[in-house]
Amino acid sequence: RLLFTDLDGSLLDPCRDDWRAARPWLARLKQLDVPVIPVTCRTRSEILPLRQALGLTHTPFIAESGALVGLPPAWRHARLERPGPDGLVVRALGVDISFIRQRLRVWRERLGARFTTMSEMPLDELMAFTGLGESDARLARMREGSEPLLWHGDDRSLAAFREGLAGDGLCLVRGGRFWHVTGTSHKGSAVSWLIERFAALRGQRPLTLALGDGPNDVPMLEAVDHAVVIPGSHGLEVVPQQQRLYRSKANGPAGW
Ligand code: 2M8
Ligand code: MG
Ligand code: MG
Repeated sequence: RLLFTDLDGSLLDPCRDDWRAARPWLARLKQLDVPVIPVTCRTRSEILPLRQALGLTHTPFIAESGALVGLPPAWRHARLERPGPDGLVVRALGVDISFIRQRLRVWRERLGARFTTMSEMPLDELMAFTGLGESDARLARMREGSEPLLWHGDDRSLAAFREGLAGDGLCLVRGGRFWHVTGTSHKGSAVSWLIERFAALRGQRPLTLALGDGPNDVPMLEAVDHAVVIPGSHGLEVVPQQQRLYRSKANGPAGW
């Protein structure tokens, strides 16, 4: 059995790294030996300290909306994958950040697209906008395979921008406060990749469940056997094509 979960607004409170209400379930899942796998738009640098704090150092993680997957030793392909000094293998499933940034420059110039990327925001502005402290804001900016941005244009120019990106093989997905530009790897395809990896290693398909609160969680909620939608504070609709769907009543970690 595998459990996949979004972080912000799902396992974590939408405004801070607080998961107190989910602690009893985390303990129970640990006892049952069910891996809890974070699936988030956060960066690898943001997740590493957080998974320590959550006690999830033996489970994989999916970062930057599906662009990266982190594999602890038991999930590694022993012959093909070399771990880093921390014992982790981190694989890129998407495209490199330099390609995304290069194409963003092209669309800004060609379409006059009006946006500010997270990496262009001065650190103090990013801190004020997100409520992150200085060191966390720095970790959030260490992107490897996705670029969050704030859109300043109208819906029509957004559609043209999306079309331009699609021609490059890039996607625009809605996060909480930011739009995220990614490769075609998303939370759903990365989850499917991990399910395949598990099946290959164990010779058996796992029973899977995922929890999420946002539109960018939909592909993940559709890639598993059972899905839980947690009501979001963003007011956006989350409607996965999923027969085994449960909608929790409470927000964030209490709904988790
Ligand atoms: C971004 O993600 C959030 C959650 O979906 C958002 O779009 O509002 C990411 O860049 C993440 O890395 C960062 O920690 C967060 C900060 O609010 O923003
Ligand atoms: Mg969320
Ligand atoms: Mg998220």
